[in-house]
Amino acid sequence: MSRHFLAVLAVCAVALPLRAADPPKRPNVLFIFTDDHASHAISAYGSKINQTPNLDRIAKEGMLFENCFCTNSICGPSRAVILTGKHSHLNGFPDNKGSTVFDGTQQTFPKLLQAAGYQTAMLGKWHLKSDPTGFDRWAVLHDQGTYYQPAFKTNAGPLKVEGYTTDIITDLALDWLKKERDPNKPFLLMYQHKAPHREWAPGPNQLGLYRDKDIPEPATLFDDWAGHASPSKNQEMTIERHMNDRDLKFVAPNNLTPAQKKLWDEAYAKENEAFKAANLQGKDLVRWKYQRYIKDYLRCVAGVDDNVGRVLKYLDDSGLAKDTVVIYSSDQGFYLGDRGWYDKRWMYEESLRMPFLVRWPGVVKAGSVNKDLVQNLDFASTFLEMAGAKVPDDLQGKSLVPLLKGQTPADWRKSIYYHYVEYPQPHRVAPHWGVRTATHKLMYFPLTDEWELFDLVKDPGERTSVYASAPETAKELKAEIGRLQALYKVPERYGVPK
Ligand SMILES: [Ca+2]
Repeated sequence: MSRHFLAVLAVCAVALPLRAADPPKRPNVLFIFTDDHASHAISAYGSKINQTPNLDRIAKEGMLFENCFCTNSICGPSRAVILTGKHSHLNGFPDNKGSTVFDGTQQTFPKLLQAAGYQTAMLGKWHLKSDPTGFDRWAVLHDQGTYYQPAFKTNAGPLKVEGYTTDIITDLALDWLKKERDPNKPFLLMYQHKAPHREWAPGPNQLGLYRDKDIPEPATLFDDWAGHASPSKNQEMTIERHMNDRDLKFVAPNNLTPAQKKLWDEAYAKENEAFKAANLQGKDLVRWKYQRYIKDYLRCVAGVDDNVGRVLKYLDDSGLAKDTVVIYSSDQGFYLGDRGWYDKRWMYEESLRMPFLVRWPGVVKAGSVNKDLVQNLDFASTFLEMAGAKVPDDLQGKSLVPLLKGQTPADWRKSIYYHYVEYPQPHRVAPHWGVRTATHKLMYFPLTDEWELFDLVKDPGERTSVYASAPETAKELKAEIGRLQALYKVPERYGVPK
């Protein structure tokens, strides 16, 4: 055997295993996104009220982020932050008001990926009013869309499909993956559900779930907000007083087919009759509303989980799974009866938190958990770095790729900034801004000039503000708010109604 041949063998023996473990240079990016799915309704996050086996699979085969937070807990704004990698005051979409329209001419990460040679598609709920830009293919619900017989705007004209929205958005995604995309290019697919947004209309396959069982109640279902400043007491988002007949399924969606209506009535009519006959009052009435609400919410989540299972199976069957980063997230958290509420908006933990799961074969260690402070602000930089594209300097987030590799930089952020402005409608949640660290949260409500400070170690449920009794901590965190507002270029008293 020649010396040369031996040398080649030796090189191969070293080089081949290394090359096999290298991540693909340009992975596909599948961004699975839902609307209002709180992480405490995902079993991988320790849900006490449901099971989500397909979402759990992404966590089990990837990384679960325990501390992922939005910058502004409401639908359109969270999406605009994700697309631009910039806070609401810079991307121009701070609220869901009718007059707020996303400026699609600005820089977004899909545009940058497209320019870097990615094929891009956006299918499902968009919620930013202007037509999507930066996508080779798009089909989006009109604004909120409907749960049944959804109508879409698409790059090829209007589309209306009979059936249930979660199933149909999945069909669109699978069709694009199977038949429409160019297999010679890496892809970005944003596959975004309407579910489980209000008014929580379940699909035909999930209507029968939880029929004869009670879902556990949160400990704070009958909260009196005694340990809080005035805004918590003056909101309009309680299960007790602020749910309408459509939320509670006393009125069916008005566009069901006769076959869908029959299934719907079989699911609700008898229970509704029993409810009327019982004439419930007080806490019994709240408990009934909670059960009706949470079961419908969880049925919508189950529809998402089932459909994510269909997509994961297709990735397996087609061989795409090994080259595709799969991400699961939702635009913000939600109150699942916690504090007596539904909806979101607040900087309190339940609605501040976002689920964020990332499966990246060959890069992310299966079953890993990250506890660093991360935000939706970071997604754009992350997806660009995953694709090997340049990350522009004006993005305000940080790439999470080092975290995904298990290598958190020593100077990783120690606090996050939050800023909510939509007021007074629809839920009279007072504008506020604040900071959260690993151990504390300080919130400021400018309309009433009130502060709340929580020690998240001693009081993880944020039951009692310690603002008056911890002036030193308050002072430090006020300075931190000032530092972050300067860092993120927040205009003074931004979003405070005059
Ligand atoms: Ca939302």
